[in-house]
Amino acid sequence: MPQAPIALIARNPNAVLNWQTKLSAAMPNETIIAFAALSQAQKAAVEIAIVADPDPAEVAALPNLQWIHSLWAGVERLVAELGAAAKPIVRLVDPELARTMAEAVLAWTYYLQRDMPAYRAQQTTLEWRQRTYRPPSTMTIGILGYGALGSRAAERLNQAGFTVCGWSRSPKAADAHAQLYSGDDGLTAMLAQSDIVVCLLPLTVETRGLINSTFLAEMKRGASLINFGRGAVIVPEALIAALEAGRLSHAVLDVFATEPLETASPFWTHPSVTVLPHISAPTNFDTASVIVAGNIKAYRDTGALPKTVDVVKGY
Ligand code: NDP
Ligand code: OXD
Repeated sequence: MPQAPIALIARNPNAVLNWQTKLSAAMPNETIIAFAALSQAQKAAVEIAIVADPDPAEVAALPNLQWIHSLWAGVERLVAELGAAAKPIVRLVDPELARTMAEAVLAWTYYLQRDMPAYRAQQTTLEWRQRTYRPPSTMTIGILGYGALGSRAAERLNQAGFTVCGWSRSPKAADAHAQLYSGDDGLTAMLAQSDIVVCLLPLTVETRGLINSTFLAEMKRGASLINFGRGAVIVPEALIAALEAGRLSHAVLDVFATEPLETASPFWTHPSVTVLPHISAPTNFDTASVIVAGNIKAYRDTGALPKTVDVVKGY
């Protein structure tokens, strides 16, 4: 009997076209069909859906679905929209994504370490002033979230000479690159020593609003924040207040609760905020397609799925 087709579901039509080409090349033995092109009989047969920000109604229209492969690393929207009864979700874990994110973390850490926002501001007022150079060895970078992305970023930062700390949900032993913390006390200890805090947390019930006024008050005076995780981890008013009060020097924000960032957001014009349009780690369609193909082949061969998302924890 021929194998059931795999459904490809994405809200963005360009994403559907690009992914269909790359995924089909990586899986020549599979038939990958965009949701809109599936017949009723094909919808009834589909066992696997590959999704990128899908319309949940389209996922729900596949009665024989066994599991979902997300092309995104962050799955908070999928988990929220599909609910506790969702079929198993496998998210994208791609070493190339981790490499790209680690590169971004290092790049924006250098941006802050070398005082680039301050020099940019000086240029606008024609001010010739040399600031004190801070060698990486004198700076501690605290990473919130020590998973696939956070641990790779720690390695890259540590190789560049920075002292690195990481914070995760479950306790972990220190590795070669970072001192590791967990729990509320661990967070307090990490914030007290970090010159730059980098957020690589998933958005969950626990992490939503984590970076609030209490959190910001625990950061070192004059420290900076980089958020490459998800926007809703930050309480915007609390961050603006900490920047205005001079408690925090600068924030580099790549992700926002609403994207694109609303034109009315004070982040756009704040002199101590750098706004990026969710570009810290663009997905590589080629490497991601190979990862997805490998996971689907393993499932076809053995029936086994890679680690799936824990919908209760939310990541
Ligand atoms: P992982 O699931 O591999 O890692 C998540 C880390 O966060 C783990 O260390 C986990 O702890 C920790 N964590 C989760 N909840 C808590 C909590 N309540 N308290 C403390 N630590 C917590 O995810 P990835 O590293 O692959 O990705 C992280 C996030 O990055 C994604 O969810 C996504 O939102 C974002 N992302 C952003 C991109 C961008 O372009 N800006 C691109 C790709 C991803 P533990 O180890 O104990 O489980
Ligand atoms: C992702 C992202 O989660 O691009 O993959 O943010």
